[in-house]
Amino acid sequence: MKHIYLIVFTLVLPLSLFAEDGSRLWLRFSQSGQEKAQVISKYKSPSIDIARQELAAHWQGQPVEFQLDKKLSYLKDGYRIKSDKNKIILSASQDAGLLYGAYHLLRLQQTGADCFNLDMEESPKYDIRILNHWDNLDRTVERGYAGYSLWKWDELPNTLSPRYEAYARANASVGINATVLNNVNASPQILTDEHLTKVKALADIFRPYGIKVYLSVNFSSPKVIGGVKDSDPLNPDVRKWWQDKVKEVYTLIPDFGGFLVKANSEGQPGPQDYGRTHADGANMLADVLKPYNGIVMWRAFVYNPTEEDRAKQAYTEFVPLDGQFRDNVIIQIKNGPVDFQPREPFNPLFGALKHTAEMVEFQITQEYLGFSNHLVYLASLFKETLDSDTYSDGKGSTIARLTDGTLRPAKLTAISAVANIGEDTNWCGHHFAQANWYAFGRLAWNHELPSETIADEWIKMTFSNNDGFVKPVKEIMLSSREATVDYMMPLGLHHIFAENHHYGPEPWLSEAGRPDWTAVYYHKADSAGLGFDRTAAGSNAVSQYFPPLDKVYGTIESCPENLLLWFHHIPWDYKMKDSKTLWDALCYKYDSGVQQVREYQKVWDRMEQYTDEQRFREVQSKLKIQARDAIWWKDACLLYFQTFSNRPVPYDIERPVHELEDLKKIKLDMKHHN
Ligand code: GCW
Repeated sequence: MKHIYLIVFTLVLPLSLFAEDGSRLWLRFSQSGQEKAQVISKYKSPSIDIARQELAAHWQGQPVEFQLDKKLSYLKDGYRIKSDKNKIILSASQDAGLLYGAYHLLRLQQTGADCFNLDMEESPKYDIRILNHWDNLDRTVERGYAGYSLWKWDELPNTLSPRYEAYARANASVGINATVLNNVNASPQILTDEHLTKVKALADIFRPYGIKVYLSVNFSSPKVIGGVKDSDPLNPDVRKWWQDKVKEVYTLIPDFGGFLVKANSEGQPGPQDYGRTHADGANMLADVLKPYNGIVMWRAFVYNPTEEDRAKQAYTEFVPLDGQFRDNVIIQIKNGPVDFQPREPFNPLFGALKHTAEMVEFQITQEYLGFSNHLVYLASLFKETLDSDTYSDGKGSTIARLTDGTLRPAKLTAISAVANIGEDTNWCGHHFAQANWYAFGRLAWNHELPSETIADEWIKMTFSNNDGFVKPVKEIMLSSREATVDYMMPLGLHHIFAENHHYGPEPWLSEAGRPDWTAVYYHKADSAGLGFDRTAAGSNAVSQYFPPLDKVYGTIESCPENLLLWFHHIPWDYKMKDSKTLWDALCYKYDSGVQQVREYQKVWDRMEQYTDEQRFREVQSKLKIQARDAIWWKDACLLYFQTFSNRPVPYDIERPVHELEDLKKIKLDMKHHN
């Protein structure tokens, strides 16, 4: 018997050398039988050494020669790749550029691109391409669906998990060059001496990969851990405390990036606790960080339980402060005005701050998109925001061009996203959720890349180059965001999620900690119709958009139908563009979402021949959950809205399979750690 086992083992070894568990992400270079490439480099530095090792281990093409060339500084941390007779010259002005260039070559090889006639220059659109981890010090992750935090605070700084370096490498491979380690709902403890030595250990591992560390800070830190009387930004003792603290940080981490701050939002402390403004708070920290070239990313996600439409509050709060912020402050703005919904219009604050640097905050973790159970490819959502024209500086004032320094010369450009990374073996909980980490990095580098190109690269690198696989899977990815909008909240519906955990539907939610945490606040269903009136007759949120968008959104006929119920309260029998009634259109949308997920299942099952057993099965079973959830969403929303519309579900649509009363009883036991 023993012998038989041995033989079997030897035979399968070459194939199963690496478990196909997703742990290798998109960095799945061929492992054996390859010629070692020659790398010619007269330079030595931690980053350059990594670039050299990566190519020496995985590159199968012509010899590559590294050149550091100051003349290329216009490429920032970008690079030039040029074929030259029998070799390839990879040049950059910074060490990190050589590293990014090395990963570019490997990407070309993995995706089967021509690796001979190369001639290209690449430079990143944003200076700071940053992940925001909402990781707590107890290793829970707020809105994290891939297990506990990667950061093992209790073991640091002495024990260093190999995943820290693997994380840095994955980020570098897509050009991500910065990370905020901890939750914006920040524990003051992150700034204790004890924790800072742990942060330093991580920063030391990330540095050779070109990654700078930032921290979220709690505005009350001086009072809570510093023993200062209060945390008033105008109190000299408070400023002194921050000065000493920042000095300590930079002594440990000389290239520390700066602070991310959530202040006076959802119960977090902030300058307003002392009658000061967001500008007072941000500037105090900015002044303290300035001598070290540190920056402050100050979040615009602020809202209070007032009478004012929640969608208007960030704009109302920040526009009057425009021009008051220091030049090392950048306002971090969520893509939409409410909160990372499956679809929102863009946040009207973009472009409205004329004299203040602005950056986008996306959410990669799928708080409102089925957690790590649903396959939703987010490049489409990210691009929708980046390509939105705000008209702030005339036609063509897209959010991409406003934030990348093209339209307004900027000292500081940045783009951020809340990470979906955790301790799970496959990093993100769903194999396809890795694509969203990848896509964020690629778009932060170049927001002009089409979603399709990014999907194509990712599929080929992560799964297979076979056309029989690439094409159908790409179609799934590219349509998945819209399918999800269809089965969750089509036509501009938003925030009808179950309370707190935000997993399933709860459109009937009418009582919560505050009115703007209920679903009825957002959909306003009644016997007359459905939707939130944000026109001049309603909350007038449309007035926050630049012309002509205020009119476009504010007029039913010109409002894009995919945002109709965001801006208008529409009668149930209103005739849509295709002359269906609103009610029928709603029903068909939900149904189409369900049908699309069913189709994904069929397509995926046919992919078995192209992929490994483990990932095939895992994706297959996630798709089952997604299909069940889609039906749950459809039934819950249609049966509930039907109590207002009093109209039948069109007869050619699949019938509901649930009773509304049963769905109302569902209470998922999902803890939300705030
Ligand atoms: O999306 C909401 C989440 C909170 C989060 C908050 C924020 C970190 O439900 O969990 O807190 O936004 O972005 O600050």
